[in-house]
Amino acid sequence: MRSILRIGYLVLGLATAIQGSLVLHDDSFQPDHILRVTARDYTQACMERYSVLVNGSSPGPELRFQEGKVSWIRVYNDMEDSNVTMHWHGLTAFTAPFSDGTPLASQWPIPPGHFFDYEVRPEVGYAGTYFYHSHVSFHAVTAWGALIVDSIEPAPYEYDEERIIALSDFFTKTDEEIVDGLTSTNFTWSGETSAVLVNGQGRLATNATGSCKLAAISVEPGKTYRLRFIGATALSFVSLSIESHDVLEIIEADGHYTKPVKTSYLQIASGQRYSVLLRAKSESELRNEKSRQFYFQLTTMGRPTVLTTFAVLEYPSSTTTDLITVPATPPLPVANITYGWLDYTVEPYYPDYDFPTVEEVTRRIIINVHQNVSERTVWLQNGYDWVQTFPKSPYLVDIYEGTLDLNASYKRAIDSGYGFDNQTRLFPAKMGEVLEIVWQNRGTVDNGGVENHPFHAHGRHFYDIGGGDGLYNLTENEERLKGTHPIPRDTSMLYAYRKETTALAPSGWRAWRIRVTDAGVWMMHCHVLQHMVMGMQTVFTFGDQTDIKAQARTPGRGYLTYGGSVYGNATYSPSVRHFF
Ligand SMILES: *[C@@H]1O[C@H](CO)[C@@H](O)[C@H](O)[C@H]1NC(C)=O
Ligand SMILES: *[C@@H]1O[C@H](CO)[C@@H](O)[C@H](O)[C@H]1NC(C)=O
Ligand SMILES: *[C@@H]1O[C@H](CO)[C@@H](O)[C@H](O)[C@H]1NC(C)=O
Ligand SMILES: *[C@@H]1O[C@H](CO)[C@@H](O)[C@H](O)[C@H]1NC(C)=O
Ligand SMILES: *[C@@H]1O[C@H](CO)[C@@H](O)[C@H](O)[C@H]1NC(C)=O
Ligand SMILES: *[C@@H]1O[C@H](CO)[C@@H](O)[C@H](O)[C@H]1NC(C)=O
Ligand SMILES: *[C@@H]1O[C@H](CO)[C@@H](O)[C@H](O)[C@H]1NC(C)=O
Ligand SMILES: *[C@@H]1O[C@H](CO)[C@@H](O)[C@H](O)[C@H]1NC(C)=O
Ligand SMILES: *[C@@H]1O[C@H](CO)[C@@H](O)[C@H](O)[C@H]1NC(C)=O
Ligand SMILES: *[C@@H]1O[C@H](CO)[C@@H](O)[C@H](O)[C@H]1NC(C)=O
Ligand SMILES: [Cu+2]
Repeated sequence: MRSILRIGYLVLGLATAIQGSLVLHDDSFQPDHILRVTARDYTQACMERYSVLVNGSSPGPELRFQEGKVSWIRVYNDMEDSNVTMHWHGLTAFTAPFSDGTPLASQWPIPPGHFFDYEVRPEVGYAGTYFYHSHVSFHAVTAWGALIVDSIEPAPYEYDEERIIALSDFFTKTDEEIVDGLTSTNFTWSGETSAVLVNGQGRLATNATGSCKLAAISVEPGKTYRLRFIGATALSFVSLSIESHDVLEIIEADGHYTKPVKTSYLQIASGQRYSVLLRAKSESELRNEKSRQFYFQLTTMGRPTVLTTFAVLEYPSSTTTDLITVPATPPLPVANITYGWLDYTVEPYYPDYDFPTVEEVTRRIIINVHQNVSERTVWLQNGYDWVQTFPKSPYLVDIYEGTLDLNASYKRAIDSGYGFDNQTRLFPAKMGEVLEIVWQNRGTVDNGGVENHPFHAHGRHFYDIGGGDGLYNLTENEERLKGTHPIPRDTSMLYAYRKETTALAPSGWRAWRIRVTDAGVWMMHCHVLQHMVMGMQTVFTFGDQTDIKAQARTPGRGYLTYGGSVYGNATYSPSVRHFF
């Protein structure tokens, strides 16, 4: 008995030692994926712009991870004058400490000329559609790529092939001009999007000069396709439909299979993903059509101007597909916003279900969001903004250094009545709590304006319990939730319901429930890049110092300083902790 115990201790001790030691990432270390970030003039939709690129293009290369398996991704910052990070959008609960890619929240950014090795292990059950993007400045407008987590089990839906359809925005101003304008005391708007692109491609008008083309999505007659839609837009909330193909069947939202929902259109906000099944027309059906190419029609919603752009669904044809002609008049009706689209109706595919009931909720956090103009024009959460320059060092670093007292922060947050600590600008939560988080839209202080905000959560996905106009009313929403099965997701829309109300008047809410199970520093923010730059971001801590540090008692000093020894460069191989 005693010897077995001793062997047990020995094995345990050895395991701790191995886990705790640093591994030299020299030439013998092979990352699973390599991404190189640069900045240069780059042309899209026949327009040129100085842009941040991943592996020389926008979008960057598509990545594939496998559920249950560790992926190491080496990200090089080949820029001379900007930091970078890479964020694994939707997968953050499965990232190693310091690997979530949030600058000044979970890590120091990667300095110019350096690289960082990210470690991600998607949990089994999270196969689905994701994307990656830089979380610094306005980079994510171009510095992003599709990220698919492959399943080890067959998908619950059958399809022949899949296609990725990722949406992004084109702005004529550079990242620097946009950020300078938005943060200036002389506030200057970025301007509206100049083009909504599909897989980085687009064309605004037939007369555009240059070789730019509409994106072509090729399909073969009779086959069933899984179309994976990715909302990688900076700003645009897009309605999308396909000419002569009005039955789309939604099967996935934000990495989770859903029960099938038939629809003729999708609404995709920045940060959201959907998979739909599309049954391609048969040869005989095609014979009744005037053409073997059909337009995807994309319309922006909720902005002062409506932009309609196109891509092409292309069947094999003896003539070449025309990717230059843009329809003079849109073939489909120009879409309007559907408030509450999919809310209370879409259900999770798998019944293994951990939805927290209202009785289980231990704390309700109401986050009032509004815009105010003082010295600068800012978006505020309960009166406070959060920008990358607010903390002096990343929260996670401070937790390991012992300089951030989360117990004290938690006490201040509870005392405030809002769950918010205005000294650290944190929403701290303790393990085991069950939070209900309500985003409450309110009119701007100067003119009562309201906007749509797609709110995104890092960490484990929340259960979306819906949204509505006016002020959140718990009793009424509980009534609406009866008999429904809310889905887990990571980005959902706080609608505005109108363009204008009166200053600070409630105008729409969105509510989430989440069990505090995953210790860490998790940002929750609007995914519109302009709004983020203007302060529309919050940081939650889940767990106290002990819970968070339990994942990596002594991670190595190299994580704790900007450009520390876990950040490699051309002449230096870093020593890196293997957390998983
Ligand atoms: C990115 O580019 C680097 C070299 O420039 C290459 O080694 C790597 O394989 C590329 N990554 C992907 C995912 O294609
Ligand atoms: C890069 O990040 C460091 C640490 O946060 C910061 O001090 C520095 O100003 C940043 N550099 C640029 C160019 O933004
Ligand atoms: C404010 O910015 C606008 C646009 O960049 C510029 O035209 C204007 O001159 C600026 N005004 C001041 C007072 O700096
Ligand atoms: C294309 O035509 C439209 C409408 O005639 C015009 O407004 C636009 O300036 C033209 N664009 C180019 C690039 O020539
Ligand atoms: C959108 O709203 C406008 C104005 O109310 C209306 O004319 C149009 O038909 C609507 N479009 C659709 C697709 O419902
Ligand atoms: C708006 O900003 C002004 C000027 O800084 C300030 O006095 C006021 O309290 C702010 N109001 C709100 C509701 O944020
Ligand atoms: C925080 O409070 C918990 C009890 O709520 C305690 O166990 C823990 O030691 C405290 N941590 C620190 C760093 O004070
Ligand atoms: C935090 O809020 C309290 C109570 O409203 C206020 O007295 C204090 O000045 C605020 N502190 C900061 C740093 O904003
Ligand atoms: C919430 O709705 C219920 C039922 O409609 C109503 O009785 C109650 O007054 C509302 N609560 C608030 C705070 O408005
Ligand atoms: C590379 O990293 C090493 C170790 O951090 C550092 O001493 C050296 O100055 C770095 N080289 C460059 C060019 O930054
Ligand atoms: Cu927003």
